[in-house]
Amino acid sequence: MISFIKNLALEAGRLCLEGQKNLSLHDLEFKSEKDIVTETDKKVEAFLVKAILARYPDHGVLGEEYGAVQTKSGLRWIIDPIDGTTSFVHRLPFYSISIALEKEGEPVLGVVYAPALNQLFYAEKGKGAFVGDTAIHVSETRELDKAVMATGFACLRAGRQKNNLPIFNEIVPKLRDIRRFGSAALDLCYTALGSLDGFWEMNLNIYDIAAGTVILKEAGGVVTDFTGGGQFPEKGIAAANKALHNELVRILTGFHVL
Ligand code: 2AM
Ligand code: CA
Ligand code: CA
Ligand code: CA
Repeated sequence: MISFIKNLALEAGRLCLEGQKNLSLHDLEFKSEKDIVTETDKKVEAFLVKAILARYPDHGVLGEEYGAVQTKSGLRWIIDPIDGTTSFVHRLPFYSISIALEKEGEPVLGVVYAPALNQLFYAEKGKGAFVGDTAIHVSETRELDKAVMATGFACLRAGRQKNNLPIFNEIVPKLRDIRRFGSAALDLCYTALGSLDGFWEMNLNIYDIAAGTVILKEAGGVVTDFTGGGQFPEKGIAAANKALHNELVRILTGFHVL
């Protein structure tokens, strides 16, 4: 199953690189004022859903662009065809295809592919996490002032009152440095790889984080909501190795986002 999904992600990556060739910054579709969607987002999702349902007809699907197909088996695929559409249209390499399998509500398999970087991350529950053929593990950094983390601002584009800027102001001065890649799926994978020491963001959706969550947990990381609990991490996600996750939650728990 995982090799089937890895191959689909690679094929979807080719569709992204092809789609980018004909993309104009002046001819974009918007779901809301700052929320871009391209023909390629839709084409990739349609391709993935068709291929997955042809092979697993009793499985369900949840995708960002076309919504839900109910499951008949308790198994559901959670798909973000392009996570980081803004990076994709601006020709920055940090966007990804994110595919997860959820079993009775819990993500158990994740594949994240960054076509512009040719990085393929994947994990299955209980079997470890990998980039290409190489096993990956979270960093061993324990102190915030030695940590490089990522965050994002989905909250601002969604026009929400509660936003990440006060949190950013609180955390960033404590860190070695901060990055903003624009793909939550990749932020989780780079934390799994140990390149980033942690990641937080708010106002995401389940399809942004499902695959990355499996990969990060299998790499030894911890993923929760801002209070350290697990119910709605997409509303406010705290992700890091165990030691830094404790530090992050200590700060984030004071910011009420649910
Ligand atoms: P997307 O590119 O698939 O839309 C980066 O901050 C993260 O926020 C990405 O996972 C991005 O996913 C998501 N995002 C972008 N615009 C958003 C919006 N208007 N509301 C919620 N999430 C958004
Ligand atoms: Ca989007
Ligand atoms: Ca997304
Ligand atoms: Ca998307």
